Amino acid sequence: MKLRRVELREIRLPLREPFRISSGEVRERRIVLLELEDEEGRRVWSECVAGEHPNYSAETVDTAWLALREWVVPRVLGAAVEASTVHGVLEKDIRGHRMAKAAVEMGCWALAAERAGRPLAEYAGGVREYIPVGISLGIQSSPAALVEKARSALAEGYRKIKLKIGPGADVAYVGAVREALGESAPLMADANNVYSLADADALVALDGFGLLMIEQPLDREDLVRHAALQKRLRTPICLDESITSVERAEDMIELGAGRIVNIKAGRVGGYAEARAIHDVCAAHAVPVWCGGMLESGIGRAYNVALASLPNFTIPGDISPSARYWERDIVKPEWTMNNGFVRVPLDRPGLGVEVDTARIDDLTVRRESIGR
Ligand code: OSB
Ligand code: MG
Repeated sequence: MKLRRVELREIRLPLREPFRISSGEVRERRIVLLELEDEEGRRVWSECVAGEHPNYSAETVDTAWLALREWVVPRVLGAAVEASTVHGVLEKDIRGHRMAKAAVEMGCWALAAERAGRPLAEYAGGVREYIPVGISLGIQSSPAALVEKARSALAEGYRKIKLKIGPGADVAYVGAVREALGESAPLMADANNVYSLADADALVALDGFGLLMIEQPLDREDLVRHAALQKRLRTPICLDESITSVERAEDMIELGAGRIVNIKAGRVGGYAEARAIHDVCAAHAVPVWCGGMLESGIGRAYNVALASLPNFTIPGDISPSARYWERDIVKPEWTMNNGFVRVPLDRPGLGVEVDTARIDDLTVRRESIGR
């Protein structure tokens, strides 16, 4: 297959409520969307998960735009590419910029699925039609406020409730939720790499709450220290930011730096690498789940498809559209039924219709690369 044109768009999409993690807050998403067109005029949409600020990773909306325009898109335009080989093509002599690369790479998977007349999930190796859904709750102003959010999430049917934590919003917050929701509530915490081994006390205190896992407590570069911490905890450590490639997943397993992996295809450069991580983890009986980056309905389609692979055995951060947006940019919007999202297996490609008129309304910048 050959790409003849890629159009970049930036849209602005206000969140229904602010989302705060240990390193920053977002109220309105700036989202980079791509429309890829192959030599036969077939088009698909994809989404770049880079954030507004470099607080999750070094990439941002603006660095991704630059990387896409200058290096990533020119590398693939007009070249013969296959979904499974784009990753390697983009890795050669272009360091980093994984979210930018992933947006193109994943678009190629959707194009390939469309060309084959098959749903993306099935094309990528998915085996499940219903995916259990989790919610990620941002840091709230008080333990009581968090308890209220967690209580309604449980009532809405979410299968996993992730509590964002940070210094000053950890033990008391998680303890209050555990106390209010009871022992059986499926709770976990995500620190977004804010702690160091020097404040292991708070993390050891969290060990008493029967959490499903503690996500990325320490710095993203700190696999060795995560291994030291894991030795002190009964609760499994789950790594997110640290796992940027299949090699880092192998390192995690080898070092005992964590026992669960949050896979975000955008973080690792796309589907090929995400699938490789999935496979390595499966071979070592390490369960994985699909993380989220507050994606629009387009990025969500890719997450839902990925989460249908066999070793995604833990509920993913793939909440329904209404959790994030007044109105999504896909039709139908993503919904949750009894705590599950259905994988659209009834049509080829992404499985949802993209609301291009709405995207046009929301677009603040666009640039077409290629013919
Ligand atoms: O650490 O998983 C994270 C959102 C932005 C940046 C980092 C993270 C998150 C989430 C959101 O937890 C999950 C979702 O998309 O619902
Ligand atoms: Mg995380």
